[in-house]
Parts: sequence; structure tokens; C-alpha cells
Amino acid sequence: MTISKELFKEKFMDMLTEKYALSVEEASPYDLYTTLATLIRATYAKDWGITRRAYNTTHEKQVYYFSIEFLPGRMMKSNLLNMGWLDTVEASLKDLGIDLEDILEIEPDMALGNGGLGRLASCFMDSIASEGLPGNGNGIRYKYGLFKQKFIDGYQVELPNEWLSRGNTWEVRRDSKAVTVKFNGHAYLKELEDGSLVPIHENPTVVRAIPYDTGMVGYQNGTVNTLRLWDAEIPLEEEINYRSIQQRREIEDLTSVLYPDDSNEAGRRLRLMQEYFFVSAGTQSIIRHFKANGYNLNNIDEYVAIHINDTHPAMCVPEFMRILVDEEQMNWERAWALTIKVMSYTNHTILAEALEKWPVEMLRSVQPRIYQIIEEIDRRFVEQMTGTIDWGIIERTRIISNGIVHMAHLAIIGSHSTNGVAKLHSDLLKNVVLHDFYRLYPSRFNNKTNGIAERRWMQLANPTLSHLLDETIGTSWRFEASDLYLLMNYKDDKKVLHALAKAKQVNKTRLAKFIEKETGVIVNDHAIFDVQIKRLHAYKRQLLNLLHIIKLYLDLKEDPKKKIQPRVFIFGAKAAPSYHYAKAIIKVINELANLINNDESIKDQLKIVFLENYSVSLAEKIIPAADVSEQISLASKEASGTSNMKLMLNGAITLATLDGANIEIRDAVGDDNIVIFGLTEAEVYAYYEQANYRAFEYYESSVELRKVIDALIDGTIPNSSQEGIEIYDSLLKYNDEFFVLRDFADYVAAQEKVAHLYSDQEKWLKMSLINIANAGRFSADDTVKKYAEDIWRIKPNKTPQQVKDETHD
Ligand code: CR1
Repeated sequence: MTISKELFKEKFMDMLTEKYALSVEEASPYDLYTTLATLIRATYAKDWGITRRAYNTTHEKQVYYFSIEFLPGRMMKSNLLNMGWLDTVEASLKDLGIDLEDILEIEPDMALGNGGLGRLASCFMDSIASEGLPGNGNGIRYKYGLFKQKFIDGYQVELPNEWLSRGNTWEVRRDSKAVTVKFNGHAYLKELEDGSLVPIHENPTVVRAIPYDTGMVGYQNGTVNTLRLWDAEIPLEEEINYRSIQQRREIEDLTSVLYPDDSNEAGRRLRLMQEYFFVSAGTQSIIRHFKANGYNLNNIDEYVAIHINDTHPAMCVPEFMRILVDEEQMNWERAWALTIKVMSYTNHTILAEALEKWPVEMLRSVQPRIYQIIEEIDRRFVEQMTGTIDWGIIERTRIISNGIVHMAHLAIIGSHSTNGVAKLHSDLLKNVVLHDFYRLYPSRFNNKTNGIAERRWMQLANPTLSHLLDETIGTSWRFEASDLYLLMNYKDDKKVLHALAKAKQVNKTRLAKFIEKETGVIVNDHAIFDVQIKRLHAYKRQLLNLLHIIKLYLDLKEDPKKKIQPRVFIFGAKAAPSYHYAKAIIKVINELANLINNDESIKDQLKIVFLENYSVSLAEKIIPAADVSEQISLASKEASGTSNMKLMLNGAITLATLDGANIEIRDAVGDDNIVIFGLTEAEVYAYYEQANYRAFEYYESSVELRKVIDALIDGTIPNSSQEGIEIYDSLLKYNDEFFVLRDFADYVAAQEKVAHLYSDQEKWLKMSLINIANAGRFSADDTVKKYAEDIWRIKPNKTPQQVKDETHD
């Protein structure tokens, strides 16, 4: 799909006239943005159709990735890159006096996700298309994306994110593909004259689910897959039944907000309804599609794989059963065997509060027929297991117990594969968290370490470094991330190391300007840019980072002559609106920033910048400029992490605990090219077993630590006494759940090591190069290939040659 400059300009100006009757000079940046977006979509539309038809005619098996979150960020630049248009468009627009960057900034982030889970789903969409794999996304078209974060007096304030208010050029509404979804009412089995039983669902609330499809453009391979997001409407023929505003609002609310919480459940009943809504709409549309195309449902497992991304879509299992058994009259045993073969499940966290559990009463009232099916699955599970294993194991693994429905149990029992997202995490699932299930179904468990869309995080976010890579190792890395390894040949090449330093400097200077524009804070762009970007959560320990900054500050105040390696600490993080403690940490960081940034005596040695509204597009600005990547969660708690991979790819040195994928980063770069500190997962578990952690003893026995902790409550940090006390109490009164005090000294030492390493620039640059060179293994392209081979059993639809033939005819 290449295009010449002349042709592009002609098409672009024609489109501008067609859409707005404007010339380039007359058009606003917004007009230019929508014009370009329309042209892009019109261009890949042809391939989109070809891809869909190819899947239908070749009868290849397809995967449907069900996820309650997708977090693609902006799509224009990535579509341009994947179409092979980026350079031409940039140059052509320049000829017309337009800066592409200005247009790109108009696009609102599509932020239908909270953090790692949703971003991973979107990285996978990009990679599935780029590998030419037949795969589709299935989710919810939230009217409001993740809240917009503002800081007012240092406090996080949440504002609505109306990303759809000006329309969305990428999506296509497909009325003809609507389905109906039933909630509420009453379900029972009615006995017919011949003695057979038929399920009846009486007085349900009927909702119309409308799909909005977005093309997922593969990287220069002609594949365009579909991300299908569902919206809810009142069906025309049901208008009469929705008379009160209240009833109408219930339907509107269904797809109104994404729950801004990535580990706790909120708005519980509505959330459960959202889950059933997109599960039912997606599953029905899959089966309808395959029936319409003449497939036999008796071997649907040869054509369809459904992936359950975390527990939110776990009702895919009973919904698939409902359709096969109730609507298609298949017998239970056959339907169940097919369901298990079709379904697979990924677990994304071991935090207990995130393993969803629903009260029986609530689930039954939201969807009584689904509840009955879950009950039957549970009954048969218990029956099948009885006598073969300990009763205790059955009690702990069954789906319904003590009035609670365990969604993870449903997903594991109803699927053929359960995977974790990094080696350590998958081991913990097998050996601790899901150990009972592992005993029942050892062969179902496997690991798939996360990966990232390296094209976005390098080619799009970091053109400066990308060009350097082209000049140094050629351009094959743009297609095959593992070729980044060629850079290892230059690890002692002074010229290359020097060029690497220059590229990083360009990015740092750019970020420094952005910081000044956004916050008014002027930072030293030769200082270490020390970055922690991720959701604000106690287990991720932004607090440890904060305590270390307090220590540096106190050191400088105590000894004004002291010189340290200058640092800019950069934070980006949203806290769930109801997560009081996380918000307290934000407030204290902001107040400390205020104090330090305005303290004349500190000069350029220390600055803190907490950038508002962390998002995919903000990450794209921060990551290329980072020197240090903070991955400091308490070992065992971060299932994988993915910002660690993005930062590594951009040459930042990881400062990390042995948690999640940090361990695999360490294995990739070697001990000398990463800075590791803190408790290991085994040590954390040993503390749990012996119940012998006493945070107070660390406070008592270290003068240095005591000073730092006291600074939280003694007025050192202004305007935050309430929050300071809350944090102080979490550490000392409530015994420091995430071992911050235990790891403090070790962290300080590790930070000193970082400063020392940085002072030897040549050594630092070599470390940085080694990180970039070894980041290829974290490409999501490879990750999805492994899912495709081991779990989904799907094959690329076209060979590269077929693609070439098609694009050249
Ligand atoms: C994990 O916390 C992981 C992502 C993607 C998150 C993070 O460590 O990288 O998933 N889990 O696998 C999550 O959001 C709701 O759970």
C-alpha cells in the first residue's frame, strides 16, 4: 500500500474539498485531522474487506479475543506506519505547510482501558494483524473512556473523558449485525408432554447490542482485522416497555463508563451486566456468523477459539453452553466438550481482590438462565471429581460455594488452557495461587510472557533512535524485532555510543520543553531522567520512590555543600477514584515536588515532575527520554509489567526488584546491565509463613529511615499532614503490607549505584545499548505467535508471497 507524494497530495486535497469544501489554507487542524483519518480509512478499507472474505473462504480457524478493556491510544500514526505511508505523508504535508505532528495531537486517545491489561489487549491486536493471524477483538464501546486526571492543589480530580464527543472516524457502525441480549426476569425448566424439559426465560429485559467495528491494520502485510466494540440500545419493538427515564437510563449506563479501577470491583451490579452484555453479544454473533456460513456446529472447535482475557469475560463459558444447548438443541456432554476446546483463559494478577467473585443472588438476578447453567456446570464438576480426589480440593475448586460464584474457577474448569503472563507469575499460579487446579489439570497450565507493540514504542515514539538504528544495523529490525540484537556488535564502538547519547539527549530536551509547557517547571535536561509510570497502587510502591526522594532532599538540606548526580524524578499515574490511599500518595508527591522545585538552595540537583493524565500518548513522550526505569513492586505482586519492556527498548536502565518480567529482563541483559535490589519472592513468602515481619523494628533501628518517615508527619512537607499521617500509619501502625521499610536501605544503595554508574557515561551508554539490543524478545509479535501455536491453534492466513502478489496486482 505505498503511495507517491503527488498522488497523496491530490487525494488529500480532494478529500478536504469533498468533506468540508475547504482549501488547505482555510482548514483548521481539526478539519485536517478528520480529512486525513477519512482518507486513511478509505484506503485500508479495501484490504479490510479482502481479509474478511479470505477468512470466510479459506475456513481458517479464527480467534476472538474477549476483553473488557482495550487501550489503543491514538491510531492515526500507527495506521500510517502500518500502511507504509508515514514518511510520504509527513513529507507531503510539509510541502503543503502542515506539520503532521500538529495533526496527530488532535486525535483523542482511545482509552477504553485502565492500564496494563487493556494496553496488552491492544498490543496483541496490532501483533495479531501484523502476523497475518485471523483474530478479532471483542469488547465494549464505552461512551466515556478512562477519566481525565487533573491536579488541583496537588489532589487528583477526575473529569469525564468524552472521547466520542466529536465522533470517531475509525469506527463503522454495523446495524445489520445487531443482536439482542437478555437480562433479569425469571428462568425455569418447563416439562413438555413427552417428559423433556425446555428452558424458559420469562419477562426478561431485552437490549439491542450494536457493533462498532474498527480496522486493525497489520504492519505492511495487507491484513486488516477487526476490533468489534458493542453499544447498547433499546430495541425498537421494545420501546413500549421502557417508559420511565429510570429504565432508559439503565440501558444507557450499560455502555457508559469503564470502571476506573484495575483491581477492585465497583458499581457491582452494573459491572456484572456489562460483562454479560459484551460476552453474550460477542458469542451470539460468532455462532450466528459460522452458522450463516454453513459450518457445522458439531466441530465448531475447528473454526473458533475464544480467549477470556482475565475473569471479566468468564461468562463466555455458560453463554456458549446456553446457545449450543438451549438454542441449538445440542446435548450437554457434546456442548461441554466443545466449550472446553474453544475456550482459553489468561490470569493477569494474583491480587485476591481482583479474582472476581459474585454473590449468587446478584448473578441469578442479572441473568437467571446463565446462573442455572453455571449451577449445572458446578454440579457436574463436583459429581465427576467426587471419589477421585480429596473432598477438600473439591470444596476449594468448585465454582459455587457459600453463596459466591468464583469466576476464575469457572474460567479454568470451562477451558483447555490457563496461562500466566510472566515466568514467575505462571509459577506462582501453579504452585500457590491456583495450586489445587494445577493438581486437577496440570496440562492446562502454561506461561506466555507478555510482550509489547515494539513498532509503536520504537518506530512511532522514538524516530530519533530509530534512525540511528537504521544507520547502524540496517532496517531489518523494523520487521523482525529480534534483529535489534545486531546492535551488540557495536557495544564497544565509541562512535555508536556517542550517537546513542546524542539521540537520548534530543529526546530529553524535547521532554524538558514539554514539561515546562505543561507544568511550568524548568528541569535540567542533563540530569538523570528517572521515570516511574504505571497505575498508582500500593504494591507498585511509588511510596518507596517517594521516600528515597525525601532522603535525598534531607541530605541536601543538611549539607548544603553536598553534590549529587542531578536527577529529575518523573511520575505518571492515575489512582482509582475510590482508592483513598493511592490518592494520598499522589498528594504527598505533588506537595514534595512543590517544596523541592521551589527551593533555591536545591538548584538543579533535584526536581520532581508529576505529569497529569498519564495515558498512552503521554507515555510515548516520556519513554524515549528515560534514563532510569523504576520497576520496584514488591516481589511476587506484579504479574508481569509492560512499561519495563517499553523503557528497556528505549535504552533506559532498569532499577528493579526480582518481580514479574523484570526477572526475564535480567536474564536477557545479564546482571551487569540492570540494577536489582530488594526481597525476592521466596523471601516475601517466608515472611508470610513465619508471620515475623516487624516494620517498626526497621524504623527504630535506622536513624536515616526514621528521619525520612518522620518527615511525612512533622511538617517538613507542607499542606499534606492528613495524607502524611495516613501513610505513616500504613507503615508503622498497620505493619507495612508491601515491605517498603524492609526494602528501603537496599533501594537507597541501588539508587547510589545508579548514580555512580551514570557518572561513567561510557559504561552507562554501553549498558543502555545492551538493553536496546536485547529488547527484541519482548515483542508482542512473538508472544501472539506462541498463543497462536500453543493455545489457539491458528495459522497465519496468508504467506508473505501471497500478500506480495496481492499488493502488486
Ligand atoms: C498486571 O498487574 C501485567 C498486565 C498485563 C495487570 C500487570 O503486571 O503486565 O496485567 N493486571 O498482563 C491487571 O490489570 C486486572 O489485572
